[in-house]
Amino acid sequence: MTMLDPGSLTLLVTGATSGIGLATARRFAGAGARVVAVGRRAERLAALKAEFGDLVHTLVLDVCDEAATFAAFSSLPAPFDAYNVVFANAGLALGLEPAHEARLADWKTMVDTNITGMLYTVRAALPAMVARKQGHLVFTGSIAGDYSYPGANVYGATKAFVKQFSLNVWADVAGSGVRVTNIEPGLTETEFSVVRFAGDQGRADSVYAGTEPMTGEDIAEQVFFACTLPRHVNINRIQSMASQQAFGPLVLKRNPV
Ligand code: NDP
Ligand code: 8X3
Repeated sequence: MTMLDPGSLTLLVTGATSGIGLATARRFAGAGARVVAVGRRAERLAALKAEFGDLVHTLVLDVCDEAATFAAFSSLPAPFDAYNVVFANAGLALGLEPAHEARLADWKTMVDTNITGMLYTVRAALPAMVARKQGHLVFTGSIAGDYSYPGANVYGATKAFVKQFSLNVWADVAGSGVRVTNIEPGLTETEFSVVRFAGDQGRADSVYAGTEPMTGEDIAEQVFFACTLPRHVNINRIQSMASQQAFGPLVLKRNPV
């Protein structure tokens, strides 16, 4: 089996300013791939560009902005316009309140980003890969798309959408030369919990306290593996957890005695 030469890959990754997306951008560029790095924080993108120079092209972009996303992806300069890996990774969780107490604005932001923004990315970037008969579409799903936990209500539902959308797109493009993979991590220490808890670093730290969570680099390695496998192999889903994490028991709430 011969793995693909990373130098033949051009990765377009959303959410490249932090966590899983940043680690994936670094993993690919570090192996000689070109990278189109997308995110809203310009200074973070500039730092990535400074690290890898001509291998990196940056796009300061809010993936929820439909017009800006389509305009940016259709006007990439050569050779970045020949991207052949698209990692729709940008996303977030907001809050951990039960459904009857959660903020509606948070629900809307999660749906706008994890679903609608992700769809803009795919619809703007996929046709060119299908036309070139070569590419790989990778999503960041989550274990929260399969397993429920208190407070995951809308976040988990958006990731269930990502999972099923990924499988459905694969059904559409199988045989076209484009591959599709859903990456489904569990506990991974990034800025995810700081964002979820509105900047409360102490509460975010408590999520990982006493555990050895996965890192952005651990997830980036999974993306890199799936994308460098020979083109006749499609990894449909990769689900991973920290070694100290597993499924909870079913909940049974008894009547008071
Ligand atoms: P981070 O908060 O570290 O990174 C999130 C990234 O998404 C940032 O680069 C951020 O960039 C970007 N982003 C968020 N909203 C937008 C937007 N509207 N437009 C453009 N970019 C945006 O968290 P993670 O790396 O952990 O999260 C990456 C993905 O992984 C998410 O989809 C998350 O749901 C998923 N995930 C995370 C897990 C975890 O435990 N950490 C486990 C399973 C899945 P910027 O703010 O600069 O725009
Ligand atoms: C992030 C993993 O378990 O915090 O998607 O929802 S979890």
